[in-house]
Amino acid sequence: MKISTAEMYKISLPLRSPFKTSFGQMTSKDFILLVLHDQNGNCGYGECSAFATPFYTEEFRDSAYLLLKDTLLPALLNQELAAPDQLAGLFNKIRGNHMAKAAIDNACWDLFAKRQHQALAKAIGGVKRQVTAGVSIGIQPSPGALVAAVSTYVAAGYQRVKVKIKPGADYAYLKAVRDQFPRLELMADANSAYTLSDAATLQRLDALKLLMIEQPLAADDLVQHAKLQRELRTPLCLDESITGLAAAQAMIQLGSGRIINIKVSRVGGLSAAKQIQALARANQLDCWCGGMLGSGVARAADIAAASLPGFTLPNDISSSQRYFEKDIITPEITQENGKIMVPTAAGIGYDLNWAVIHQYATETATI
Ligand code: OSB
Ligand code: MG
Repeated sequence: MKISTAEMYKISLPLRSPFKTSFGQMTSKDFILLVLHDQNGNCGYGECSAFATPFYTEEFRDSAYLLLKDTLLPALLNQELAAPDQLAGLFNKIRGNHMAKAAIDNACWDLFAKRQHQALAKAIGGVKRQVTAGVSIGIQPSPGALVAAVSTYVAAGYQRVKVKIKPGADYAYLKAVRDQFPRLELMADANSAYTLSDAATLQRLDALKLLMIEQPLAADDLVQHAKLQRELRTPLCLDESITGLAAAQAMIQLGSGRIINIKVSRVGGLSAAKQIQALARANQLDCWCGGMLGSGVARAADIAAASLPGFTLPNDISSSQRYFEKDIITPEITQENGKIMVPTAAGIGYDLNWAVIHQYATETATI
């Protein structure tokens, strides 16, 4: 297949409520929608999920926009691609910038699947009819407010809840949730807010029977994570640390944790996500699919990824309504009893909702 033109849309979708992590608060999801066209009138959709500022990874939305417009998309146009796996070769002189590359990788997979009249999940090797949803809850003003938030999502059907933590908003918050919901699949995500000197605080969490603690230490601290894992019963899960296959290999060798959060965008797209889950599976590590408060286009790729056999734990994939009043896809993503059906229609299995895109687009480019 050959890509003949590309369109990009910078979009700012307001969040229904602010989302607070250990590094700050977000009130809208700013992202790039990428539409790729082939010469036969097919199009593929991808999202670049990089945040507005580089707090989570080095990339940010506008750095990705420039790189896509001036470098990555011009290198892609009119090249013959047998399959999306070949994109890595095309971009091997551009280091990092995984979220920009993921937009292209995912859009190529969508297009590739549509050309074969196949669902995206099937095209990448997915095997599940439904994937397990999960909700991620930002830091709340008090343990009581957190329990109230968790109750709303449990009532909506979610069976796995992730809670953002930081020093001072950890044990008491999680204990309040555990007391109220003794059997809930509960986990915590620290987004690197701790250091090894906090090991005693994190050891207290062992009593709360968490599914895992996600990314307690810095992104480049694989050795320290291995030390911490030896001091904890609760499995550690790495998110920010896993930039690609090599980092996953290092984590496995060092014992830096037992679970990988594979974020499709962080690792460079579905092609890389597929490789990492295969490596994890061969080494008996559990994986699940994380999110970037993405729009439906990102979540559709996440659902396809989560249908792969190596994704063994509940995901941060929620309904469109969890974050947005209106999503940019139709139909919107819904969960029932904590499950999301994997679409069977060709490609990502959702159409774009152009009215919403035009309402929230702030800049567009055609390449
Ligand atoms: O670490 O997974 C993270 C949101 C912002 C920054 C980092 C993270 C998150 C989430 C959101 O947890 C998960 C989702 O998209 O539902
Ligand atoms: Mg995380």
